[in-house]
Amino acid sequence: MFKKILIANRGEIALRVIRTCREMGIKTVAVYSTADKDSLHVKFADEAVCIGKPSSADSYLNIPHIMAAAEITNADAIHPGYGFLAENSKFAKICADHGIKFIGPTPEMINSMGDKVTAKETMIKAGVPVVPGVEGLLESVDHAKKSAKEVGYPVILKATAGGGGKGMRVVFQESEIEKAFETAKAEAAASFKNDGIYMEKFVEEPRHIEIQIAGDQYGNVCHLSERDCSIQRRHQKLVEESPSPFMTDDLRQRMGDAAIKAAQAINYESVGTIEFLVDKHRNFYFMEMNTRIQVEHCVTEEVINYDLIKEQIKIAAGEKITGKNYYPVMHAIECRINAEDPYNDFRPSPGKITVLHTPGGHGVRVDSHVYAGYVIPPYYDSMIAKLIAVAQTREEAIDTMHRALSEYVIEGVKTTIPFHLQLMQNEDFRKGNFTTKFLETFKMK
Ligand code: MV4
Repeated sequence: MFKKILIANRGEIALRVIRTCREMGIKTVAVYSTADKDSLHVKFADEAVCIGKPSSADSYLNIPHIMAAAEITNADAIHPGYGFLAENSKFAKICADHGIKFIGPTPEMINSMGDKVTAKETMIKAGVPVVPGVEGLLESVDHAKKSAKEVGYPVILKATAGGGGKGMRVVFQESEIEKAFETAKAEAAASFKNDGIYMEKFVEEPRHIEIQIAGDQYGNVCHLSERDCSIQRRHQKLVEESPSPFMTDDLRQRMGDAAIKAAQAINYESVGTIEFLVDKHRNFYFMEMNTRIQVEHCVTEEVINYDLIKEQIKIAAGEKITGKNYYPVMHAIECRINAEDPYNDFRPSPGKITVLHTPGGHGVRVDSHVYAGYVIPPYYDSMIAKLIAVAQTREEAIDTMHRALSEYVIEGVKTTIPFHLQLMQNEDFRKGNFTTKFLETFKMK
């Protein structure tokens, strides 16, 4: 087992990893930017190294600074968390070249899923259902027009280097396709330095349901059931839950099998997630694979009673998994508490938390790095806590969540708590009647 892990991240996930390391008897190294010198991850780690100025490029994305911190502290592994360098294959390669274990998949596995056209081809070969479309990249506007005729409108154009909605355009008729192709290409070039665009049939009003998987270094793969992440706004998830209210035993079996096939196709090592679009007929299609631990991993932890970070570390250290799948025995819902104003188009609201009262009691988990007097810096993402409610049924989990949200007091900054309170009382949400379009029509009272 590792003796010392450096956590190349900040905020709640840095704290999350430190907590599991402490339980496992592993020493921890925090890295921090000058903006985070008073952060809890710095205080809770055994050692801490300042890696640069506030901007991410100068600190949490600065590979030489992070490698120097790992070398001077003698860390034998690096946990990248999510975001920042978590899916950076160059970073994973540099770790390997320095004899430091990157707690995650190999650079080759990251690359094979990072390029969406390659990932899709791999999934087709593996027998995983993908959205109907044309294979490969679109060569020209004419190629796009010809392809759309074959696929049938509406179609969606996506960036092969994309994910998270950048460089994506929905096209309903041929008159729109030239502009959509050109703007998607320009956006992809600007965002990813890769202007490759591909085409799929546009699936209308889908659900976003993802399967958590784990694979070890010996080819054993299992799934740990699903999370429903359909409650999103501009590709930012706000609420996740497990099990999905749309799930059936049969669909879980089929999606679980497909997710395992997907992971096995690249010999996947570590924990990871296969994202699917699910249409109203319960057809499901591979969308992308996330080769990292995700923000919403906690809902899975709660419904199967399993520490995913511990498993991720054990797999990285070369331990075997049993290969048996895990099924939800509880219902868990997570609300992302962001420093954003839900009454003002979710505008970021950084600043000092003057008053803080955190909810607790039966069925409540709070993963957060903030405290009274903490100043939320403007440089990073706006998530300040994850509130997770667990109960035996979905209805009870929603009621527990509503109760916990009502207890939460955060003063000094605006938060998404009022949004979540209203959502928990929404009739369609309570019925499980929602798709990825739900928040387009949701209005704050
Ligand atoms: C789609 C789609 C409909 N049809 N692909 C959004 C982010 C990127 N990962 C893929 N996305 C979508 N791909 C086809 N063929 C609809 C979306 C989509 C979406 C997906 C999941 C969650 C929220 C979403 C919001 C808008 C669009």
